[in-house]
Amino acid sequence: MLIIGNHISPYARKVLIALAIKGIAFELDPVVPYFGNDAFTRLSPLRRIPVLVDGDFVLNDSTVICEYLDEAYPEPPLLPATPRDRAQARWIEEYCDSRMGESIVWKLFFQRVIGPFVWKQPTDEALVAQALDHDLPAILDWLEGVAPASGFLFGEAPLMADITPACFLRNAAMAGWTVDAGRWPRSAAWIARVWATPAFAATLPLEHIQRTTPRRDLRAALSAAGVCIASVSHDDRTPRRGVLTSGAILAP
Ligand SMILES: N[C@@H](CCC(=O)N[C@@H](CS)C(=O)NCC(=O)O)C(=O)O
Repeated sequence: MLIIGNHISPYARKVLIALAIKGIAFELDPVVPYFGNDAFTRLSPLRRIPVLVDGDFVLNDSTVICEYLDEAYPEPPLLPATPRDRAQARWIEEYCDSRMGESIVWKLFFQRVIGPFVWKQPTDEALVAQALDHDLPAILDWLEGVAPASGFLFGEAPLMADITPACFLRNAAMAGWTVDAGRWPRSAAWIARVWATPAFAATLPLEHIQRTTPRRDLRAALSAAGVCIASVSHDDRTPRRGVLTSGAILAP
């Protein structure tokens, strides 16, 4: 099984953590968003990561991939047991993918990290201020009402509904924003518990490598850190504009 993605993308990290929890072996092609080649476009029509490729079976979208993994490899489960809990878990994941994605990925992380790094474009401070002053407090107010007092949302093990907000809040942290434990104590403690679980904690050194290593050395550095790197690469030399939101927020 091949995963095209990396440990910085919150969407790809969801999938990498799901694979780790289930103990599923895979090879990684650590493509940086926007640098995918033509073969990547054929596999990912929105030119987004993550992508799962298993022979001629190709899946896009982190939630679709994680639900497939949960059905194809049921143990340990990543969704709760009852229909109501499963629906609730899916909603929390969707809220994070949409709302946290829009705010943390496209406003904060894109403006502070991806835009300057990939596109050499200056940070749009108005968008960052919108994320910091308006979006993130509203998101955390909502999350505080959802956060469990102890353990995880549906018991003693983290499921996708716990892992997903923790993935987005890693990107917020990489862009310089962390949850204020005085203002949102339950959320701060819950997310810290998720970050500390073995499958999540194992991604942190790989996130660091991905952030600090020049693209030409990335595959070797990840391989030296124990990641099974695919022989196939979907990387291109130059970035291309995105198809959806990211295309719209790039400077002309
Ligand atoms: N709904 C998708 C979103 C994936 C996504 O937006 N991935 C970002 C990286 S964090 C990406 O590839 N962006 C490139 C682009 O939009 O052009 C999922 O859940 O997988």
